[in-house]
Amino acid sequence: MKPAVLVARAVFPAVLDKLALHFDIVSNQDDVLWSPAQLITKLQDKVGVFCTGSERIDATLLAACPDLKICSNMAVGFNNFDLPAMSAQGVLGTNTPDVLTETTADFGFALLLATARRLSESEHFLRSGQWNRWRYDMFAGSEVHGSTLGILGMGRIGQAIAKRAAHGFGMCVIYHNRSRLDMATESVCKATWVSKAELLKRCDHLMLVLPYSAQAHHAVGALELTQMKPTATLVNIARGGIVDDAALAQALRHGVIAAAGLDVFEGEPAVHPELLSLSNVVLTPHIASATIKTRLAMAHLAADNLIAYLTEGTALTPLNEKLLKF
Ligand code: 8YV
Repeated sequence: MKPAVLVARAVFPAVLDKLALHFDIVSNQDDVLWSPAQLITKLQDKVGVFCTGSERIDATLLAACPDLKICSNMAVGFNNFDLPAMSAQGVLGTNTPDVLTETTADFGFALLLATARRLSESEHFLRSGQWNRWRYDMFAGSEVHGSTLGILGMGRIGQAIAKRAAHGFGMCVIYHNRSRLDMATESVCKATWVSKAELLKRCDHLMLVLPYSAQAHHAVGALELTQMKPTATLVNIARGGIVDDAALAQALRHGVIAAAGLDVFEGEPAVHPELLSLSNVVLTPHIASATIKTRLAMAHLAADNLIAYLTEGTALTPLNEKLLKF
């Protein structure tokens, strides 16, 4: 008998076929949004799950699913995992690093350009038939090339953004991270470490690329926003909850900062209603890694982690291998 695996969300058919060669699959190709209780019911007799950042793997679920051996996330972020609880129960968590770095960095840059150059707002103006003449200050935004980019969080994606900014757009790149990069990496990225206070004060554009953790909750809130330039833009491609969305909406409404580009939201897919009503914000539905090539690579890596672990006991990109207590 093949091991039983749950594929919790819709996925590329080719990836499902690959999983079916090794496992008895229960899949969710209709992409029904299961409640936590329904997810538990589906998972109870399974040894593995293919999941995304939307499925919460917590202590309650783990206690109800004693056969579970691996949770394979089709995402690099894994704040949906209670990793200590998983380790304590001997459940491996895996994620999909590297394969999405460049694509996500591209999107960060796209959102920065769209926000600074008022792309959404001006397109809406044109589509709604309001364009009847040229004007000297029509949708005049802020400069991207040659300006100062602040990056909060300087892992793989932050570094990929820094390279685009410094080498492609001649930007001055400053960053803040708990641990400073080694000198060689700083030099390749042409990036300078500064304190968080200095980052907020100096940057023309602030890009958030840090992973979500309890410490990172509301890393940018009302206080931080007042420390930024009134002409500054903020881009969040990291995780909802890193920005205090209610405080951001207030700041955007009152000109504390100029504009924001947001791909992630607190409590998504819900979006703070105040943000929806503002014109100086570009909003996208968590699509930073969304190219077919990258999503395929992510799905294959997530599948390969399941196959490798359940057939050979090793995984390609494990998160808590060393912490597992059997
Ligand atoms: C995923 C992401 O598409 O990888 C991540 O951490 O945020 C996105 O690339 C999303 O989380 C769905 O799993």
